[in-house]
Amino acid sequence: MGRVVGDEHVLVDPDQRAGYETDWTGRFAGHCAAVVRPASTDEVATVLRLCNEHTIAVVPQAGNTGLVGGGVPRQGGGETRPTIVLSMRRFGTIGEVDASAMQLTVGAGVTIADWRRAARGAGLDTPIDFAARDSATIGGALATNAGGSRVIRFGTMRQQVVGVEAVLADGTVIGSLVGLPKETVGIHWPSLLTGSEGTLAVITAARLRLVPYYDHVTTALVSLDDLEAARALLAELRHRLPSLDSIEIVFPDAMELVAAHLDATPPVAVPEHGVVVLIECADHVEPTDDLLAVIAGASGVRDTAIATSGPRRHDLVAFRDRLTEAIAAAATETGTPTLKLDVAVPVASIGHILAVAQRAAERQAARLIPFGHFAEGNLHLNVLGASAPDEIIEAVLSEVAGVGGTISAEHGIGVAKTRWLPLVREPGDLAAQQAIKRSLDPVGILNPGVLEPPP
Ligand code: 2HG
Ligand code: ZN
Repeated sequence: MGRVVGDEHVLVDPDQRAGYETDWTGRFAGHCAAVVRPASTDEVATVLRLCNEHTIAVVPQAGNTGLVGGGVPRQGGGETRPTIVLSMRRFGTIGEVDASAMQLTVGAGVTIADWRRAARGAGLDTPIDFAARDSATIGGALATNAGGSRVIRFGTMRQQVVGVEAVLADGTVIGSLVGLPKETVGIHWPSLLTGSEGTLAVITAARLRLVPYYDHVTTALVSLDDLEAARALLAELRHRLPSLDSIEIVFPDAMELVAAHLDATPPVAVPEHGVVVLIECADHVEPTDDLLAVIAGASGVRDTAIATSGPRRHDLVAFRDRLTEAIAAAATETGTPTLKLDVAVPVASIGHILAVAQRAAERQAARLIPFGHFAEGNLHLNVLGASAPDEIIEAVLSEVAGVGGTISAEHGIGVAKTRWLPLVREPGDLAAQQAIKRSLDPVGILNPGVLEPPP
């Protein structure tokens, strides 16, 4: 490997490998023989070819911000082959913004924040944003079909990717970075590879859609009596405000935790059984009056805090953006890794799922910290101090499937949720997926165990 990528980019020393072998929550960890850090597509192709010939398992990784164990080596699971972590962090190239096409080509190791900086440098913006923006990378965001807060307006990563370059297990380079918006020539690699969690190919670069930059952004934190009132407000906002950019939901226990972490008083009073939504509207003209009019006409609104610029807006957003960090700090105190569940259900079923999760957590005297992306019914159910995580997962996911929801909305299946795949996929779906996997990666070197249905 050293001859391919340079000896300094093959990390075998345990101290150097350590940061690549454990996920940042501390819930998933395993051992690898080496971390290999290629810098070009040719190098990835040669490394994969060698791994394929010598039956070495490959775990692609870049930002290592994953939450389902898909980006770190596996522990146990019958894997006896040596494993390497293929770190894509050196794929940091950012191309020229094509202003007329509103597209930009970026390397797989470019962070979401740097993608956004490049877009904004050209007077445009990125359609995707989420709290881990400073570490999470394009490769990982594509692998998991990440979404975040702007999905209500622009969709998930899958809707942004107009071209990919990727390397198959045998070293074949596939794809195109031209970015033709209209093309019908068989299989569309971006569609196939987005969400495949590094099991079909290693993405090296992507051509991504950009969106207009709106210089008027209004942020409102609104507390409401209950979920029904929040749902009615969501409908009004969608119908009346084309500038609606995001609507996030924070439940009282999450609000309390983040406020304590920020050492701040919540800017709105939070009713005990109520909810808080964080609404952002963004436009070329000031959207504040329109937003305020919708809020004023809504029923069940308890309290509103609004900001249009600078630090005040930043302070409001912090109550949503810094939740994951607040949970991580609380987990460090308890000494138990957080159980993180990412599900999506029809918005009308949110209350039911929440109650199920609450009961499952209470049975273990654990603490549920729920929040999420409201419009997509995407709930992040974080459980602190769970003594039997699988029981909570089982209780919540089976109910989620029962209401027609999905067991992963944006974090992926990884190794964490493979057991529950049959809840949301028929045997025929899973067999077809495995057939595609086998045809592209017959030796099975790419991210083994991830997305793999139970036997
Ligand atoms: C977010 O929405 C991320 O902030 C992380 O998806 C969610 O920490 C989590 O559970
Ligand atoms: Zn999220």
